[in-house]
Amino acid sequence: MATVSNQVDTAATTAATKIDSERIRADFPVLETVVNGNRLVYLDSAATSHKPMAVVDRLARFMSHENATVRRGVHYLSERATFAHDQARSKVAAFIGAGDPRQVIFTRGTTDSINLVAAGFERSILKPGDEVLITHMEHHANIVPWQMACERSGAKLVVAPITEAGELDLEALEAEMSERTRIVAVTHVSNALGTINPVKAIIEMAHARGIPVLVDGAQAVPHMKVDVGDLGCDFYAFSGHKMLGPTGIGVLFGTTEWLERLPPYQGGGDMILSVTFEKTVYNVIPHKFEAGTPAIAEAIGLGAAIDYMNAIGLDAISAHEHDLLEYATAQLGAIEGVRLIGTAREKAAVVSFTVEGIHPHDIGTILDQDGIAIRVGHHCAQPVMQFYGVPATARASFAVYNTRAEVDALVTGVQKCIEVFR
Ligand code: C6P
Repeated sequence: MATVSNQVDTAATTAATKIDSERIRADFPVLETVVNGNRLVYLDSAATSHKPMAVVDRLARFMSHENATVRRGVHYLSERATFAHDQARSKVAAFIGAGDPRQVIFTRGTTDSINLVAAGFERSILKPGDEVLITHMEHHANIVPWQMACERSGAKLVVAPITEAGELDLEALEAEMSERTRIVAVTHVSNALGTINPVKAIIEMAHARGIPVLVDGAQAVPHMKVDVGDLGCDFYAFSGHKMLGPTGIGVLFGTTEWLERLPPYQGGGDMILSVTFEKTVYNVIPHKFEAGTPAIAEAIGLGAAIDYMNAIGLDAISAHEHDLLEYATAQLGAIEGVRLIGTAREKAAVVSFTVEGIHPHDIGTILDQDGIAIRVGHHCAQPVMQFYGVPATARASFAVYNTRAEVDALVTGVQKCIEVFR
């Protein structure tokens, strides 16, 4: 048998953060993948995380033994599926501190959630001369839907600046909030920089002026305890597939007041109470926003992912990932020619960097030869790349199953790239 390198030293990580990495890694068989004779080092969880067997098994159990549609049948299987689907909604609500499961809309993901709100604002709130305030560090999913809504309504997109460290300039952000601002849409954690934004303070600033706030939580919910009640946000969006759950399922949290106020996003089955050719009466929330057969197995799988994360504990997950972040930042930052992109004081599990004289795509390709998976490119955050004057960055991102030994493999890989190109 060929020797497998990139062996994972789980003991060091365990001691540092009280996470039993060995046990956790055993739940993710994909981590046993061997690439070119090397054990896979997966440092691309910000793009999508892997799924533990608890999630895979739950999906398989639903599809093999419980499959039926929800809220449309009186038969045994349909009632069972409906119960499991409702239970998943309640799990999500409890996980994010939503007071009422009806405030949880199941969507396809963060992108879909933000499009739902932007379309609702376009149709019912935005008028010519109104403003939508976003920031320079947003993912395209929190730029383009607003740009489209502004184009169609005659409103203006206003962008708050960031600093060289990749932090929001809070004074400038506050100065942009005016009587014309109809919504502030801001990311909780930047996917390209790792910056954790002080969203609670931003929400207080906006609310003091009567402005609602949407938070893009795609990169926050997988990595830290999020409590929408404590934050006081009006909308909070995230994706299942980045938090150990399936693809095709995401969440929009909204306050009852806002969800009742906004018009439906799409029309179709289940979002209605009655239909005639003259008039349709829309269903109550959350169903008003869930037209058509939902992603049933995926929602139930997301519930299983939440159970899995809760069993480990969000604090333990955050501490573990923070240890990896600091370890990686110190080592990569010490390599001559490496430029860290995003050096905010508060950061989550993302390290973006460039290496002098080497295109990020070459770094990604060379690391891949050793089985090390990172993401290279603009990370769907082109304005961030424009701000730093780079076409792309290399980005390593961490999850609960990563280890310090994997960071070591990354650092060795980057040094190897530099030798190859020297
Ligand atoms: N970022 C990344 O590699 P979807 O695709 O809908 O699940 O999530 C979109 C999205 C929205 N906001 C933020 C902050 C994100 O990071 C993402 C997805 C991935 O960084 C794919 S570009």
